[in-house]
Amino acid sequence: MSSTSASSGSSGLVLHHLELSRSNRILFLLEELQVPYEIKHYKRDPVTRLAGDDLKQVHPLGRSPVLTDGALTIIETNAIIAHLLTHYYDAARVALGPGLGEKMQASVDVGGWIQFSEASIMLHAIPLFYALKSGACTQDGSAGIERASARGIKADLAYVEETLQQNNGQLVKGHGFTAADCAMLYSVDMLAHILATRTPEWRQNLGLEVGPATLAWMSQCKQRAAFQAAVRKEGHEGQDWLSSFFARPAAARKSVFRPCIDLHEGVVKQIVGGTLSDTNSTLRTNFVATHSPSHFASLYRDHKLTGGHVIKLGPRNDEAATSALSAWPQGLHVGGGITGENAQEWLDKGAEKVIVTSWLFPSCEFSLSRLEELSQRVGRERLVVDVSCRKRGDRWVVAMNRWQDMTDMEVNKASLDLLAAHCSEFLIHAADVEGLCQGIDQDLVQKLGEWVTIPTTYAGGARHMGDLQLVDRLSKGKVDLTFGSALDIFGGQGVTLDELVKWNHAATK
Ligand SMILES: N[C@@H](CCC(=O)N[C@@H](CS)C(=O)NCC(=O)O)C(=O)O
Repeated sequence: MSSTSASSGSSGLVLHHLELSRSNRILFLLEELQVPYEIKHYKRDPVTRLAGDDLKQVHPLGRSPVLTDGALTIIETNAIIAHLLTHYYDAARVALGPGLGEKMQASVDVGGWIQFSEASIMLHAIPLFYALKSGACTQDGSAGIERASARGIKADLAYVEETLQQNNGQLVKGHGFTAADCAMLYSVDMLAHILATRTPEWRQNLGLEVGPATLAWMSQCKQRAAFQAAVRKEGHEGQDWLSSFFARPAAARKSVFRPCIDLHEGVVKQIVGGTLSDTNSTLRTNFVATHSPSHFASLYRDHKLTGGHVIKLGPRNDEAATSALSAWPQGLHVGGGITGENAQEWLDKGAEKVIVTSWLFPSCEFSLSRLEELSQRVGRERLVVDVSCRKRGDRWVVAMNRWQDMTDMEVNKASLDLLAAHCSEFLIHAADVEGLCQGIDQDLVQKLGEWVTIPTTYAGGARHMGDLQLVDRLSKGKVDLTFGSALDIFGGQGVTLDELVKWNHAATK
């Protein structure tokens, strides 16, 4: 089924646009060029996800994009881009950097990146995409097709990241935004979506991550009015433009249980989050362990409960944290008092990742430069940001210093996207309900499911297995859950470790 809509004026240009396809690039470019055009929409078959026969009436290949310009019919994305830049780019009217075909570096770079988006990135990404769709991908990335694709993708991503870092965030040196960015955004975003369907272990084994400069560049491109107009014209306003294309694998993920070891005065405890302060007089403690921190670390290791966190609540916890990390090297994240100075030290002590909060907020104000510095120092992959928060009205505000002080950062899509450019995971304590065993903050979990683009663990208020099912449903499998005081190994009566191990096993099969 196809339908037509037109922008004002007439130029004779008609874009034959298949939903959720490469044709997005042309839509984006047409919006940037500000030329009138007509758009003819084509739907994918709901089962095969291929184009229908209606596209074959425009061109026998039946693929998108196709651009008709009066009597001319143009196929192939890059030929269409070249046609538009050659005949419809008026540099006196819109600023899109150099055109094609000039004998100067920036012009050949524009052409080079346009080709790179298809002939390098898509060339390497498509086999992986097909492997994903056909079920040929493995848990650990060991299939031949995965390794062969990854080799090319890794080099492509590294080259993009290096270029952006060297050119102050610009693909084409000296030019803020060019047609090359329109072409490249789709390819890199497609890759990012493919990678997001895989586990951290898979990505780590294949060395595939989208770098911080690349993530920041993507976010800048998506803020452009032309991009937003293109997404609106495609009918995906307010949504990520590729997420519905990847909806099935994403929906297949299930939330899992992530363990924790909370340390207070060197002992494993369960504490009511909102009562932590410098004085111990107001502290409400649910549980004090007789077992050592390393006992809990070994328990998690033996049950393969990955992605757990060791949190140092206040001073005099370093020795206890070190012993937990030694019991399971590279198996746990550590947080509490992490700074630019000591982060590497904790990684050297065996932490898989370090978790940072308060240090990012000097005088309770968020410091992007501190985050960038830390991320560069230890690597984005090894950094978790703790965005623990307290509810203020209908908003959530990041809290620090054992959740006693409110910062200037609200937890929302914009702040999480900003942070996600520099870290690989979020840990989110809902401090108001932490330790109370009175149920999770459902609104927050649902919002997190909509907002987050990187692995996220929520902690606070979980009572029993039903809460894990609830988190799975509300976040559509995107947010994981920690149990503290309700868990049998911490003296709780709501849920057993055994039940959670079984759930995780079934969820990740
Ligand atoms: N090399 C072509 C590829 C075109 C292509 O395969 N388009 C896909 C959409 S991304 C398509 O139309 N697929 C539907 C189908 O093959 O039925 C180009 O760059 O335009």
